[in-house]
Amino acid sequence: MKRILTYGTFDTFHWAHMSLLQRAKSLGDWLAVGLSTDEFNKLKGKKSYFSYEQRKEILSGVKHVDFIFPEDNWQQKRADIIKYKIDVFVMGDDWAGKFDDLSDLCKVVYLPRTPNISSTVIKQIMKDFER
Ligand code: C2G
Repeated sequence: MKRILTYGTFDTFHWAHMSLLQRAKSLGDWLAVGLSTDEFNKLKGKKSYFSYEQRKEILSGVKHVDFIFPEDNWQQKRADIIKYKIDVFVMGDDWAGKFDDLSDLCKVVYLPRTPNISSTVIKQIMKDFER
């Protein structure tokens, strides 16, 4: 069984997130997602619209996702790859090159990011709509 791993905040879940998860899963048989906690998002300089529990509930409904666990620091990836016996680590190519240091443990793949959509824009639209 080929095991895939990715990480993210997945706030205001949208088409591009679905596309990333679908493409990541197509590289193997089992996809784990390290979901950024609200506290880690602060470290990332992000404030998610939906809480960790809400974002986890949404991801749990995505058929491509087999397992979800908390991402609460930058340093946990190596341990996660070993713990979950990961074969392929996947991120969108906005992260291209950033995780090449993991390539001694598993294959590292950067997938093309979907243009013209982001949680930031969606949150702005939601804010304008609520006015
Ligand atoms: N993504 C994408 N296209 C977009 C938006 C996002 O392909 N238009 C991808 C990102 O490249 C990432 C995933 O969807 O692989 C999740 O995106 P975010 O929730 O924004 O994740 P990020 O904040 O980049 O967190 O330790 C890694 C970090 O936790 C990644």
